[in-house]
Amino acid sequence: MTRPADALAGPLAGSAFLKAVRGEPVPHTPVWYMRQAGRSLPEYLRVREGVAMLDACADPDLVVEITLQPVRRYGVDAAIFFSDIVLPLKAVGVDLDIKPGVGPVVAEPVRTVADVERIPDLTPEHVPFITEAVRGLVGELAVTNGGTPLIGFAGAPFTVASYLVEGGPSKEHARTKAMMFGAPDVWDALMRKIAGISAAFLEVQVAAGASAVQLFDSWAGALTPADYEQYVMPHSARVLARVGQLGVPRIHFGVGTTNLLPLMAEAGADVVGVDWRTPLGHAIPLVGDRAVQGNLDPTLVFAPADVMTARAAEIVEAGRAARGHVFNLGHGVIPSTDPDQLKRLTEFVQSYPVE
Ligand code: 1CP
Repeated sequence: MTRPADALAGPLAGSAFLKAVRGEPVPHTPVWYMRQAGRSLPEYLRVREGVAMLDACADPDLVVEITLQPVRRYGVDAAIFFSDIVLPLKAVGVDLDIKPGVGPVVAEPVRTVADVERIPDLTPEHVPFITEAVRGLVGELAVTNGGTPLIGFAGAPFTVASYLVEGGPSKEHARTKAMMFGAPDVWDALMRKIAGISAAFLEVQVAAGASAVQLFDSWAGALTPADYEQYVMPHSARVLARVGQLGVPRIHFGVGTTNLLPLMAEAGADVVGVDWRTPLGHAIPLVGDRAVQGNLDPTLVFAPADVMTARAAEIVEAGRAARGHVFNLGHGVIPSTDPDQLKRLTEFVQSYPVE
């Protein structure tokens, strides 16, 4: 089994991705894409035919295949584990489903401390299929494109809480924030519960060989800095601190977080993910001596190739001011994206001069 510390010192140590996150000189700017696996790929649609999302996530052979698909097609510098932020909740017994075209739907939304207490903590025994999938992947990735690191991930407490409290996807997160402002005891219990589950889910992936982790706080941008700092940051910080003890680099990402970047960095990130609304040159001084990840507007892949690559060049140039830079989109790949455009983008970024 590959241990995390070995992953940093071992055969993947020379990978552009791991060098960039550690702030070391890179052979080229590394690139991967959030949601690089998924509906934009015809080979994904083929293997997912007739298989429900959560069933796919629980099938190690399918997880290995789907995770590898974009690595083979694009030659990206990192793989992102194919799973979902609500998978660990499902694994401990929360009644939820991922509905096609909708997203996660929770049968009995959380309202009270008793509701929180009914959710078990996650142990590795809840997710043997995750351990199996990560081990299988790490073996395959070691010999893919000269060695490709695997990024494990989990949802951050606020973003996961939003699904548990709203019962499904939400724009305003109104019930979630009402609990946060109006029922601090329930909120605190819920955030502690999710922080424990997310940390344990990351620990399982790292123990099985993941080289880095990303904590997705996709909806944190709904909060003011003061509310983020008081109600959310301590819980995300606990997740990141637990993973920090394992010695793997931690990426912390959210959407619409221009005002939160210093706090998201301080929460315990080695790399701060930046969405496309914040120019990278603006973000870099806000995150301290840390690497950044991002941040091409995901709609730019629908523009002519020369327009897309000109914007990508600006981002690579801006990234030079950071301790390290991992190129990515500013949020996930849009399902109607043309994979050929992402291939062009990948080749462009990887061949762009680093100095
Ligand atoms: O059947 C399908 O194909 C369903 C679509 C889908 C996929 C491909 C969902 C439902 N989840 C996933 C995989 C997934 N989810 C990955 C791995 C693939 C990769 O990145 O290549 C990851 C990292 C996630 C994480 C995730 N799930 C986040 C955080 C990232 C982000 O995009 O901000 C969130 C918010 C979710 C919830 C979720 N799951 C699925 C959907 C459609 C949603 C979003 C719903 C909403 O808008 O609230």
